[in-house]
Amino acid sequence: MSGERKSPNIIITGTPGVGKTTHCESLAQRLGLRHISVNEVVKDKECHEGWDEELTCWIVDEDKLLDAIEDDVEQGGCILDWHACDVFPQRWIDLVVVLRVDSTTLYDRLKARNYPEVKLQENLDSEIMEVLLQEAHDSYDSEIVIELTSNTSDEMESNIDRIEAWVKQWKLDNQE
Ligand code: DAT
Repeated sequence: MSGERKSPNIIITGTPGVGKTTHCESLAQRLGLRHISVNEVVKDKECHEGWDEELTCWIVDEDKLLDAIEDDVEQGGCILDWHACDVFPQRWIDLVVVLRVDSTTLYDRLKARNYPEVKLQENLDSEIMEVLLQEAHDSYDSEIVIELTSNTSDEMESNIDRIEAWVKQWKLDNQE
């Protein structure tokens, strides 16, 4: 259900540290898509009810968040970058990419970010238990959910090539 969009909307999701930002920036540059970093929107547009000290994250006001990005998303050509994907209405989304990474690699990346041990372990558990992959399958049609690995730069390059090819095909399929 792409409606009037001339360019698709894509979610790039996964556990923190899998490579969402890096993929989105590269895709935005290569394909001229708009990178919407949901964390930044939540912070900049105050789509939250304060900071959760225990979980060290914003308590997101989902209605405010959806209002804040609705105009952009309805135009199409957006890449939504977030560690959750179940809040976006199905009709907005054409492809959901779940990035995956080996636990040792994820450990090193989060360690390099100085994640506190508890948060690091929670994220490792979440990756091992495929929480985001499950969330994507629970929230969207399985046909539009793809899982890609992001351990190395070569893998990232091939992911970008694959998504680029998918976007080109989507545009051909959705021409008027
Ligand atoms: P996220 O936005 O999912 O939290 P990120 O894009 O900030 O992740 O990446 C975290 C770190 O890992 C960053 O230093 C870049 C590196 N990285 C990400 N994907 C990679 C890949 N496929 N190969 C090598 N390094 C990668």
